[in-house]
Amino acid sequence: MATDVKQYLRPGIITPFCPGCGDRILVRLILTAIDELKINIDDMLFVSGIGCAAWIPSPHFNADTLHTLHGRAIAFATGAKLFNPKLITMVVSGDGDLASIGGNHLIHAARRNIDLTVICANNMVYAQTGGQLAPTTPMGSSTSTTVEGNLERPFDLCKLVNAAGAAYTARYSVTQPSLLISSIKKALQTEGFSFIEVISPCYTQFGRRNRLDSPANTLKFFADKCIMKEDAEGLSPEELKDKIITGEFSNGRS
Ligand SMILES: Cc1ncc(C[n+]2csc(CCOP(=O)(O)OP(=O)(O)O)c2C)c(N)n1
Ligand SMILES: [Mg+2]
Repeated sequence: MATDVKQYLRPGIITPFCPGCGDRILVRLILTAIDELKINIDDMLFVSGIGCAAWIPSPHFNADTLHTLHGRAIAFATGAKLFNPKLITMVVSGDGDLASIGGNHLIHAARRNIDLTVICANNMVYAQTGGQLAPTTPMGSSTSTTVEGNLERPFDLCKLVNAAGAAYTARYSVTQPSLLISSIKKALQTEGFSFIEVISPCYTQFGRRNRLDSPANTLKFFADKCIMKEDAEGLSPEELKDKIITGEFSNGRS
């Protein structure tokens, strides 16, 4: 039976998310993972930065939430965790927030193996501020600052965080809900720095600019791109060119 996540939501909140936004799905998946692990949400702290994705825990979760400065969610979370090591500390924020302005905090927290669970909702743009290019925007994609198509290579966030020394890294799309719930549970149970890149499609700022004609088609476009790591093995770079490889990646500390 589906988890009743309403019990974890602050009453009276009008969600800011647009129709078709992956972040809205992610609200449910994170809360389901917590519920299935039977974690008392009062033992948790949720930290976010600035951006659409930063609204996932705050104001939605009826729990302790810190809605901090742009790019600084991991720095706040590190301070809270060091002050109270018993606090189960989860950071939920966007790709721009965590990997652009907050990129240094991300790699150094992974290097130090701080015991945090970091969930990066990757919509491949700066959505809240008008759909500008992010370090995760795929090559060729149109954004408000690269109307003719992005010329720069994006980060592979999992490879980056793995190389920096994370204890657990994984990538799943909101269109893979069961796998993503299991991954969030695993990340929460891992001691050390856990990082999940969640492909969280944005129709308003990404889909519309890239000729995806509806929220549903934007979700389908990304769902079709995802390929499990095991199925990608043996495929040529040409065959993988437009694919998003999902799954769990090797432990960055081994
Ligand atoms: C110091 C600072 N610089 C810039 C901004 C403007 N700003 C707010 S959110 C954001 C980008 C957010 O992108 P992302 O984290 O990917 O979130 P999304 O809206 O895409 O979910 C920017 C540039 C700010 N609030 N503070
Ligand atoms: Mg973004």
